[in-house]
Amino acid sequence: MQAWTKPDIPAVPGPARRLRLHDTASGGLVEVPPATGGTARMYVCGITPYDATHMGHAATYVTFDLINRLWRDAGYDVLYTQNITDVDDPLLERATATGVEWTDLAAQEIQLFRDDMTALRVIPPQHYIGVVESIDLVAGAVEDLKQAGAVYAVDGDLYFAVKADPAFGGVSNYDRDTMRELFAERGGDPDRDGKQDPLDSLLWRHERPGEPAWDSALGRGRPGWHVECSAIALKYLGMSFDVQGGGSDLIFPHHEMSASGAQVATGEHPFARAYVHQGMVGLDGEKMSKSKGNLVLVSKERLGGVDPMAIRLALLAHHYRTDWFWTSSDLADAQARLDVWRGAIGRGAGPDGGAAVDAVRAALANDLDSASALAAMDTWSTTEGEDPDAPALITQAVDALLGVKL
Ligand code: 5CA
Ligand code: ZN
Repeated sequence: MQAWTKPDIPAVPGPARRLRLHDTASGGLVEVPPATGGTARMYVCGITPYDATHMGHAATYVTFDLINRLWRDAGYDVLYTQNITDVDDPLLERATATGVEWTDLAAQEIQLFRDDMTALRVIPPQHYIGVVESIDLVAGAVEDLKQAGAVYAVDGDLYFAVKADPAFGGVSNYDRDTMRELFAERGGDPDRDGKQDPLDSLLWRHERPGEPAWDSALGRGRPGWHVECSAIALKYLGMSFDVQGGGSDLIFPHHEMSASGAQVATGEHPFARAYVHQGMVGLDGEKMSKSKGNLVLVSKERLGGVDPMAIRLALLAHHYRTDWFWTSSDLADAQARLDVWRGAIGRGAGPDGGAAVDAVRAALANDLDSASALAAMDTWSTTEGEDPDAPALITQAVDALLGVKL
């Protein structure tokens, strides 16, 4: 699939910092990539295109965009892959409920997402890959799992046997009761008769009347959810890439299962060096979700005249690992902050620009402490200074590192 328009990314003078990120699997901070130079590889789980981008999605993609920007600042080439779950139950259900073709619904929402990402100055992935264009690839991954003896059938549907992966459980570290509960909540079927283990996950769903299906060596059907991300990540990044990302709602089952699938298919470990998760953004006391419908939409705000840079700043004001609730003051505060920063770069001089840029870099390198990075910019913007080069340097750095065009 075509991704979206890449923003300009100015180079910023001065030394970059080494990035450390919280890894869900080990529970600690890890330095990724482990060595300087070369290519840094990242996979971020993309949208299921049945509704418009809300502030929770935007928070997730802006968080991983910071990682992309910090790696580039440190001189890495970044290889970034993102999928689109453009065939799955929620999309088909929404299409049926609203009387539109599922393919039209997906195409429309993917285009809206592209427009939102462009407006938010999110750097596009080099590989933006839909499931519908990857049916053979995903079927091939299921074949590899078969070869590894990790597949069985239940009434014609194919399942992944989680016992085939000795490392299963190592991404989430949840106990089995928690896994079972989350599996039922998030698209799994722990109680289906005929399964060997309640946690075994669907790899291939045989054709049902009225549902889309494709021919494959596995028979006519469509891919299950988790294996799509194993297959796409393996093809476009390879094993042991640096960061597997998404919201914390994906820790289990999705990231656990997609890691296990790839590990069993290749016989290698780990799928990713770090599993990085964005906290949930909510509204009115609940997780913002397309299925609940309690949404603040990026496109609606944009089209209502809100500056996308204010949206970006509103998201960056919260640490990515914290769950938080969106309120209208988030946007008002961000707009006020943007005005102060824009006013400050319009001055002929300011305080030491190099020191301010270093403070921003240091904050972001410390597990993406964006709130402290913004605070450093607030201080710079509200202090008098004599450095005539500072306004230009700050403008470049805020653009390159925070993705905010002043
Ligand atoms: N297509 C799958 C991933 S393969 C999916 O989860 N799609 S999604 O459209 O539901 O979500 C897209 C991304 O936004 C995922 O990374 C998800 O974890 C994240 N996300 C969803 N809701 C929120 C929320 N309320 N707050 C933060 N991130 C969220
Ligand atoms: Zn995914």
